[in-house]
Amino acid sequence: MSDINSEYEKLFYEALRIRLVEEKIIELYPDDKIQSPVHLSIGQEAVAVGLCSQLKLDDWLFINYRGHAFYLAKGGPLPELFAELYGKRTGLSKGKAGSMHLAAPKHGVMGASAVVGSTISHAVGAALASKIRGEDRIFITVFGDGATEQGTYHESLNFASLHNLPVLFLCENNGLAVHSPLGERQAFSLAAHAKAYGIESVLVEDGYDFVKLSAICEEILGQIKVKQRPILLEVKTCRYKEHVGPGEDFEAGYRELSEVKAWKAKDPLELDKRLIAKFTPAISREIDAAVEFAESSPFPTIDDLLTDVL
Ligand SMILES: Cc1ncc(C[n+]2csc(CCOP(=O)(O)OP(=O)(O)O)c2C)c(N)n1
Ligand SMILES: [Mg+2]
Repeated sequence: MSDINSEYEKLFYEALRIRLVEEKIIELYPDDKIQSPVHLSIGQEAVAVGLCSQLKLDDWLFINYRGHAFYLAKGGPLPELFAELYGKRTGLSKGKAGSMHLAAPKHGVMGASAVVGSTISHAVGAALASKIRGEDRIFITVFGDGATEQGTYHESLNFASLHNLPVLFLCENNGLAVHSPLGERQAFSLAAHAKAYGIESVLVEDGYDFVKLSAICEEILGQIKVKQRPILLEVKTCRYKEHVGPGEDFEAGYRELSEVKAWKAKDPLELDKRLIAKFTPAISREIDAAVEFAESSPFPTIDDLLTDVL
């Protein structure tokens, strides 16, 4: 990292890096070399950056299929990410997992899944095991607003509360599950509802503000550690792209372009042209090297087919 002069610049750099990685994925996608569907986080980067700026290497993060931002913010290596997207042998999971199933245990990224809500209970189970072993670790499960309509979400909140587990339930509320707006799906308020399980909750409306999110996460993670109790953090955010894939789909009619424009008008990654110009060259060099690594890596062979799958 070059010439970073403040905490704001550090967080900005991390967020811009994630956005430029995903913009590179958009650029490459038509070539069909990326062997995986992609759910992009563009617009939502600040949530991952704010959280991960306060995590330690051995805090464990459980994410979902929209996971590039959290993987990168937690320190997951970039070349292995591109190689995984390309289906190459040098990928994180030797090309077998793809974008939706990122895992980098050495960096505390414990796994992702395409099954909505499924990694919420993984985090809770891991937290119980860790508590029994007497370890000092915090567990974070990241999920979308749609996942809160799954039974496993409710069971997990109940279990974590009952057993006093150090879990941060982090909901990235982009107001959408595929093409269904939140207002057509939920009669409850997430933050209020968590309290029914005895779980304290915090709501952040401005999910583009990585500085604010970093400060709030510092406070919340500190409380989880001291109290050994779960907390729910709901962050309102905005997905700029289509649900899955590299494009936009405003013509589908499930939301207005004006909503996204209003969000962009507050997004530092859209506004701060000075820092974009300052940091883009170094980040682009890093990204180009990672793509080159993926391009030049071998594909798995037939002998690799049944390894690491049991
Ligand atoms: C158990 C299950 N049900 C349905 C789906 C299909 N599906 C994939 S993503 C998605 C929407 C989830 O929305 P949300 O949790 O808000 O996450 P977002 O995509 O908005 O980040 C659905 C319904 C699935 N993958 N798994
Ligand atoms: Mg959603």
